[in-house]
Amino acid sequence: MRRLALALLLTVASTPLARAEDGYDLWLRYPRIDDAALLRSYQATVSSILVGGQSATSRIVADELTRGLTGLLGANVPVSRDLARDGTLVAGTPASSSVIADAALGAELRTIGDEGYLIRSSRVRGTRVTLIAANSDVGVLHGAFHFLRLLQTHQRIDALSVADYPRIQHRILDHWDNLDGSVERGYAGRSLWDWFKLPDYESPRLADYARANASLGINGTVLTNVNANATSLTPPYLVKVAALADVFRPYGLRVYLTARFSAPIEIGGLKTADPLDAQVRAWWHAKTDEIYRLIPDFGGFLVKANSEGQPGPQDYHRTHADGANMLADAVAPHGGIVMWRAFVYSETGNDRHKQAYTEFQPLDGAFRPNVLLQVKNGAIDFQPREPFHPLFGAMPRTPLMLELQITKEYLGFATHLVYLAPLFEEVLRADTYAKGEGSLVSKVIDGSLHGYTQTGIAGVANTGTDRNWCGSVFACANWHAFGRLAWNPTLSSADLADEWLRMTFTNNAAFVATVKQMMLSSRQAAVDYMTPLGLHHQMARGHHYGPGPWVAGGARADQTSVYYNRADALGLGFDRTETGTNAVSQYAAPVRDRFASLDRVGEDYLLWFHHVPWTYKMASGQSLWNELTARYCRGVESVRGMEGVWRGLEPFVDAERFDETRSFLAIQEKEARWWRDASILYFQTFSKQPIAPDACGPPADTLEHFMSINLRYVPGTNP
Ligand code: GCV
Repeated sequence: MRRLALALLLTVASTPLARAEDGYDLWLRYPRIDDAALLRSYQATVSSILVGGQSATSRIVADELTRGLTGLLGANVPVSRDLARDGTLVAGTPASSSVIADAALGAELRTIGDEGYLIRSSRVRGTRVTLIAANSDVGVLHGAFHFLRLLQTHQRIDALSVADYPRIQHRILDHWDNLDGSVERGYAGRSLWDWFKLPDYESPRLADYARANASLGINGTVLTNVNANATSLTPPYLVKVAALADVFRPYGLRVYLTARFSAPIEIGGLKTADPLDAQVRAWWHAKTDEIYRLIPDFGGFLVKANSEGQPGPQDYHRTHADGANMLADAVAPHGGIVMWRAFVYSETGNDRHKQAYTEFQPLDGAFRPNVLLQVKNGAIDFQPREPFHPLFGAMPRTPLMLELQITKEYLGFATHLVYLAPLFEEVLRADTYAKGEGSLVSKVIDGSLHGYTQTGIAGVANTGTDRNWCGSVFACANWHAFGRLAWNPTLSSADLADEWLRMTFTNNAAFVATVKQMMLSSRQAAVDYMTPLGLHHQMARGHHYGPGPWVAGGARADQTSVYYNRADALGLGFDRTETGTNAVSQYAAPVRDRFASLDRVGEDYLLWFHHVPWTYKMASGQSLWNELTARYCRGVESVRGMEGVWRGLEPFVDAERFDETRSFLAIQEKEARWWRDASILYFQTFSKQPIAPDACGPPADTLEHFMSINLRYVPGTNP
């Protein structure tokens, strides 16, 4: 036994410190400031911490500030009980802290709502202080993270005057997590919720998850998959949900559940789930009351109905509004909301692009005030590039919330380095022209365009039990970007990349500038090697890993690649103009006219809206065929560029994270070539034209070979 203990001791002692840099700490690393002058100025500004209040959240604030400042300043920063000396960092609300009350910030506090904060360099009672003030403890916590971020990114803190607040009310992560621990479209291990051990064991990781979200301002988490399992609403599971809610609450994170529409039948013993049936309505009311007894701040329900085989109100010839309103009535007395998804498409033969608009737009104004319609960024499905969803701007009387996908189902999973902030930014800044120029999607979802009383944004989470949380270090940049944009959708992808790099790796200017550039160009690289020029949904069937432009047949035409690429002897692309499905008609006039015009649509969406002859002359002067093959190769070349850049950065990065990224970039390069070779060989069978020599060389194998690849056991697919 003693020998075992000794062996253990030796193992621990000899474990290299690099363990600490395995990605677990995300952007919340607090290494000692390595710039001596800056360190001195920080030390002069902050020398003690005074946090008001006794709540669990206040304790978290004190712990975070202590941990952060002690790490960053390289010395213990003590917590004091009163305002004893210059250089005190005071955090609290006017109610929890007499110092904050004395600072008389009332007027400004009224402008920042419940979750916002003020950070001020000031003098109170003759003492030089930095104040983090808010109207609630959670607001103080958000402010504490902001303050630490300033130091983490090497900004000045001696003359601060910050006022910040969330522009969107419900900022939510959607987990597509199943009760068996698997995660649909998850590439980072298993679900973080260990349903089997809950409620008796709560992994410390749960608090770390909530802490990371709080640092971004995310305030809600939908625990269960939209492809829902009614079992999550049964008493044994509700107790587990309550345990999670208890852990998350002090971090300002509310829990939500998905509601399986047929639950009254499956777990309630009723014969129907008709939303207008009195017994069904009573069942949902009782179920909701039961949930709120356990979780008084339960957020509400997210529902996928009559979509991809999920049950819904249309099974009873009722509308989506009938279904949503029934649930809304049940949660309304408790202050809950219903997020009803607009991701619907059925086998009508109608262009899938048009179906959500066709079904939902006529229902504008028919929903209860506590219903938000959750609309994916584009009309198809989280593609590498999609035009914004035509519902944005088209439902002025129904709060629309935006659904983004953080997990990279269609963008190479966790191993491809694809920074999604430019994609998020592209949709947020898209102009719907619904009320003239400047009617941006961001203004639809922050409520300012139509005066929505509820506002929301959701991101399909990419977290799992992998030590680095997201399946790769760089994939976590997408969690960070989502959260920060949810807080303030006007932030720029460049600034967010800059911030994330400084916090995650180093403030070294050369490193930050180089990697930022790499991140910002990575999404276009993926578009180029997967689906250039507006192609979409060309991934392998089912699991969506790797190329499959030839995918045809099966149960649903609108889940195949040939449905979308429409390759034929004449050309390539989906005619969605008047001569085709006329999906363009769902957009406001200036957008519609631009998308409908072959000359004005632009190359990003060319093949999304037009069937274009192979010989069509592109802006470059090349034919469509030559441009297409050049784009695929450009994508491969971009990844090779990223590999080269990263190789030169070894001195700046710890071994573990450096090696992971280097290996993953090699995987990405291999798969980019796979995408390029397979795609151009397939499209060549229609264009019948030679592949012009380029830096990628001739395809490495035959089309038959690529078409014969049939992978099983791909992560993220349902068991
Ligand atoms: C949760 C796509 C995905 C499905 C997902 C669905 C949805 O079809 O492939 O895995 O299901 O979107 O968003 O509901």
